[in-house]
Amino acid sequence: MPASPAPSSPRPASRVDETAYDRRRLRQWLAGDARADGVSRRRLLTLLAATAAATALPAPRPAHAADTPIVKPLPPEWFIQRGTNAETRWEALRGTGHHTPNELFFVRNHTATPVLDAADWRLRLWGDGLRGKPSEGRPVEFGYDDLRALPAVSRTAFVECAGNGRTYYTTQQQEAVTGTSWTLGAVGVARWRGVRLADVLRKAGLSPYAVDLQPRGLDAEYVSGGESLGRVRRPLPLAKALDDVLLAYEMNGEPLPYDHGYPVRVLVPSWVGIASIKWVGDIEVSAQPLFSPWNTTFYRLFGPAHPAEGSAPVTRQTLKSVFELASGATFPVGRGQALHGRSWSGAGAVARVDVSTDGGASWRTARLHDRPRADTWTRWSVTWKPDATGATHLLARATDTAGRRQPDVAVPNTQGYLFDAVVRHPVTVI
Ligand SMILES: Nc1nc2c(c(=O)[nH]1)N[C@H]1C(S)=C(S)[C@@H](COP(=O)(O)O)O[C@H]1N2
Ligand SMILES: [Mo]
Repeated sequence: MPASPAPSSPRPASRVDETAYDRRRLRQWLAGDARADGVSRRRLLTLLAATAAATALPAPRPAHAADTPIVKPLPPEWFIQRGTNAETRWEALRGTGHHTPNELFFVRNHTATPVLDAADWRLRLWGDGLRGKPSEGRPVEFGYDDLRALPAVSRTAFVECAGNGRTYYTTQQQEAVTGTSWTLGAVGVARWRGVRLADVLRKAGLSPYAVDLQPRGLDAEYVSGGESLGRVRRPLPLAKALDDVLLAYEMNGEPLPYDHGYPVRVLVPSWVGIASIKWVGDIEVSAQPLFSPWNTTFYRLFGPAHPAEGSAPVTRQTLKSVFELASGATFPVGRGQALHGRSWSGAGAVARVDVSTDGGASWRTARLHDRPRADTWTRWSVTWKPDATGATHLLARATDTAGRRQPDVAVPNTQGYLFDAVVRHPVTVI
């Protein structure tokens, strides 16, 4: 019996209107009311004024920043190494269950995994968005045991790089894009356990004037185009922080692995992976809007289809579907078999998935194997008995509870973020 999609009530599109918020905080910056360490004045003026977009393109990413940027083993049958990063092979996820095993989870490192000790670790909250004299910016510290002593919550959520699927802008749409050439393996789902960021903020003494937070990682400074952009950090609007963000210390029932943020990472459900800062060491709590390279130069959409100064910072992930198959997998002719895959959306639960085994000529509705939920994927399958030999393409198209449906062509952007089109998966029948 096909599982009927029974999503819980669709979420409101967003509690945070990023576009309006962004416009407001850029104006505040112009008025001298916002902080933008590590972002040039020129860069912010570019964002403000709708001038030529092309001047703002980032330099290509540097090659290896360290010899061993990732701690865990990366067997080639599980991972494709891409510079300081490792992409999960989808065929390795066949039969692994709903949650991605920690050993198989993709790694996206700007530099290298720092091996930290929970006993020495401190989380420092500071800034004029905390109560106390604004000039003091009274810092508050929490140790690992302090966090462990707070009420724990668990939630299943994907972490997905904003650039997941980027390579299909080029291979399916002939668009030139910058950044790591991910196929579709820069995503994983885990059961995260930790504390609500909201609880920690309240304990630290949140001021009614706080508007932005900025978690920062303890990994090395990121150098791009010969210039240090500082440690990885990205402003997070307070409304999202209070909604559903965790400070996670466990992943699938184990302490966070070194590569995934040990001892503590931020986990921002449904948003692009960059929001989920690993190895978090401090969080600025600000009464003024904040900017970093990760919400100005990076993680905005640039290109002919977007505003000249770039879009608002990207937040929610888009919609995707993937087969648990190697590219170029082979199938014996005349034999029935099941094709398995997964679909997910940053805007709600998956409502339905349609599959084509003939390059898009005809479609069937897939059987769903999970009760569709927001923030995570839904596994599905169809049966297929190929009746002719030769090369063909398998396609899967998801629709979510917010009414989004994967298009045939994704709207391009220069950095190749948020690919959402149906991917043509090549296979051969023999
Ligand atoms: N401190 C820190 N946090 C980080 C990063 C990083 O390089 N340093 N990479 C970000 C990006 S771009 C992504 S996609 C996710 C990847 O999380 P994972 O490596 O646990 O899969 O972590 C985010 N958090
Ligand atoms: Mo990412």
